[in-house]
Amino acid sequence: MTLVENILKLKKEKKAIILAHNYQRPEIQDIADYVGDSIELCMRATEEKDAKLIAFSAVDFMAESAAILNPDKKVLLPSLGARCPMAQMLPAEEVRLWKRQHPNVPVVLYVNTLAEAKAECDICCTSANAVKVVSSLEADTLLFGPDHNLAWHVEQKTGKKLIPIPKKGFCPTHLLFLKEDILLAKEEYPDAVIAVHPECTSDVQLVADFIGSTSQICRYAKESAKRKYIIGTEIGIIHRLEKENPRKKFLPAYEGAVCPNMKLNTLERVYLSLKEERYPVTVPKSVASKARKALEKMISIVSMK
Ligand code: CIZ
Ligand code: SF4
Repeated sequence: MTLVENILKLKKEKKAIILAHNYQRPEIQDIADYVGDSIELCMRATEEKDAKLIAFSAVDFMAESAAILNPDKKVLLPSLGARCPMAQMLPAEEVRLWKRQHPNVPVVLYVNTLAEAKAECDICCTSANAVKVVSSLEADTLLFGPDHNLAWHVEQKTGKKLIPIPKKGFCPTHLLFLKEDILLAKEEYPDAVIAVHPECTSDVQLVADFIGSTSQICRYAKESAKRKYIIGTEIGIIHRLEKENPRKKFLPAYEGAVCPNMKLNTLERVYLSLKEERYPVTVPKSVASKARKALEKMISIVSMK
């Protein structure tokens, strides 16, 4: 039997599902039950009532969110080392410090944080709903972290003042995109649309035609009549874009924009994860209940029409 056949057999035997982030390797996306952004994956885990075991092919904070929102399921992270460096940039202790310095200022945290940090915030957001979440709050000044580029984007869209915590949290992969590369690509393909992620620098965001999360870029590419796109987010998304839009052309804004943490997951590791039920993600109950409130608050605002 091939590796893929073994994975599918195990999946059936164990009533498991495989959820894969948009940045996963193509071969993992191809065997996944569902491919999406972090919150779409968490919500899919909730919808799959019969699945008790979930191989969550992504990075640490995403699997943690899935475990927090699905306490009745066993969530597995196929690679223990798949840790998002941005999430490590804002320890819970630092959130507490900022809160002490700015009492009465609401705290909005990007889901790219660890559970202990989420437990300290008022509400979470993703890059897909950050503008909506921040707009929904009455306050005009907010503490926002850890990504200062996403904070910049939300400030432009909402006109509110976001105090970035830490001062300059960032995604090392999205920092690899340079305005100059994108402008050169645009010279070569003048009819291409530039679509970038809000984790890119403000310089890069300023030359883009469209700024959005992975799910928003996928939707935009599907709905737009344009044929060519210069894509400024992690390279894994190109596979999904090409699969969903076979007649359109997607050019990476930079071929080297690879998230090494996302790429730690391989088909072999997904297989071992299902076979040996490793590595289960657990969050202490007291932390999970506070973090769940912040995540559910976000979900309720996003579900509101
Ligand atoms: O929330 C996610 O999945 C992240 C980190 C990126 C995105 O834009 O989907
Ligand atoms: Fe973290 Fe950036 Fe990788 Fe996303 S792409 S998991 S933010 S390092």
